[in-house]
Amino acid sequence: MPMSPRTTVTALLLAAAAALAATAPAGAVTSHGLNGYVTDADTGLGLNGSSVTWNGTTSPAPQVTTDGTGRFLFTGLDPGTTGSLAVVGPAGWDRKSVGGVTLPATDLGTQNVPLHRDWATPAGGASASANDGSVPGCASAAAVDNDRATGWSASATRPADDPPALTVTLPQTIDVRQLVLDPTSACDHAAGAALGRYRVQTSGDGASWATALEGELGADARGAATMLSPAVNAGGVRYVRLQLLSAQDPASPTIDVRELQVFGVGPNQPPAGTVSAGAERNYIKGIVRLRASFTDADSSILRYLWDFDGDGRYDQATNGPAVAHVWSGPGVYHVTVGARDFRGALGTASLDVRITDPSALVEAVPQRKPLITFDPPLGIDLPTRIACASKCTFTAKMVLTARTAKRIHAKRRTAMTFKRSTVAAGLGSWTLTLPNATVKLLRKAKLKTVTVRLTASAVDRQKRRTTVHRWVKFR
Ligand SMILES: [Ca+2]
Ligand SMILES: [Ca+2]
Ligand SMILES: [Ca+2]
Repeated sequence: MPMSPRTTVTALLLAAAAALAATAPAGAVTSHGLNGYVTDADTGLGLNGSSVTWNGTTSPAPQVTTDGTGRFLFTGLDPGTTGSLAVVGPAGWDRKSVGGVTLPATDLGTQNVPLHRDWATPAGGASASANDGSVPGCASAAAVDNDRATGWSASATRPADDPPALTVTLPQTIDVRQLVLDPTSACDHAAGAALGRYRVQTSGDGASWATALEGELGADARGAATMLSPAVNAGGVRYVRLQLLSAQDPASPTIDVRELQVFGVGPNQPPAGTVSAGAERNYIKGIVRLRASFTDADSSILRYLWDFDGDGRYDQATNGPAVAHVWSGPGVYHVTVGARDFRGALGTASLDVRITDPSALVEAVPQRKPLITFDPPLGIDLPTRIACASKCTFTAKMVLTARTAKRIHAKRRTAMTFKRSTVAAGLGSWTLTLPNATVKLLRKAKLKTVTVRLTASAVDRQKRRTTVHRWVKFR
């Protein structure tokens, strides 16, 4: 398969073709022949209605037309022979010949052909007009007809400040990447009528113009296309003007040019879409199928990137929009899929996927408030227990009534405070005791019983709090 290994575009096309191949008719691969995709070199989109001719051993040369995906297919070609493909894109696209294509001895050969859109040709929606040239068959339209056999012949005797000029209104605003000039003489004129000095001006609005290119072509440029890449004034271009400043032979009465082509790219929007999981419930160590659904109106989508753990880094790339993943631990995972288009733009969509462990207890830890229980007082002791769903802090306070405090001459009504923590979830068990100091005061006042106000509170890690108030009588 003679494909140029030099550019990433080739690799990208291969990836796109591989993705598309999955949708090719199953029966098509059984016969000998050649297939491939004719695509837009700048957007990656398939070019429907491209004419493809195989110039090989078969006579007459077979010709086919690409389908809606840009795919073409020749069957019944001689296996192992070598030939060339002549591809003419749909109206507005360039044409290209690919030589040295050798058919495999068995199976179907593949040759993809990317074509650039020629924004200057009226067949693709441009309009063109010139200030010079009325020779039948040699008018300015012949310079933008995407046909290198025809050309525009303009007068070489115009004033220097008003040279022959061809103004092209492009069908939309683009960033110009390349201009092609074929300066070859036309209309049976001498070879020296070929375009020599030229100037290319660009404009975004048709009113203000700036020079994007200026130069001179020599005899070596005749009979061929010269590719020129403007370094300035190439962005946001809607109008292109070619000025013919001289013929290569100063004595030539005409200045001829066969073709002006304008290549470039329009605006690009990133792919937009969604991602979904194949099942409602998903479990650890089970296959979870995810599917992205993206559209992109202005370019093809080349690959999908997947972030399974929400860390912002993509963990896997796929050519197609589906992937299968296995999570080993339970949790809610923030999944993001990125769709990368032919021009490099990235669109994303996200989904939270809940992964559960089917063998885990439904409620490993009781999700409830702390419990506080008391046994009956035993003398001056009050046995106390708490139960908590997580590590818990327990506080308690005994307060004398104002009347008792006065009677026993207590300095303050609070007789006791208490604070403890459990080490983990579970039970805590302590004894709350009436302090000795209070017991002495009671004896001194000859009191055998006392009733105190007890406030006890337990709060766990989740800030769930239980508080109880009660009167406790000690004897
Ligand atoms: Ca032409
Ligand atoms: Ca796009
Ligand atoms: Ca990741």
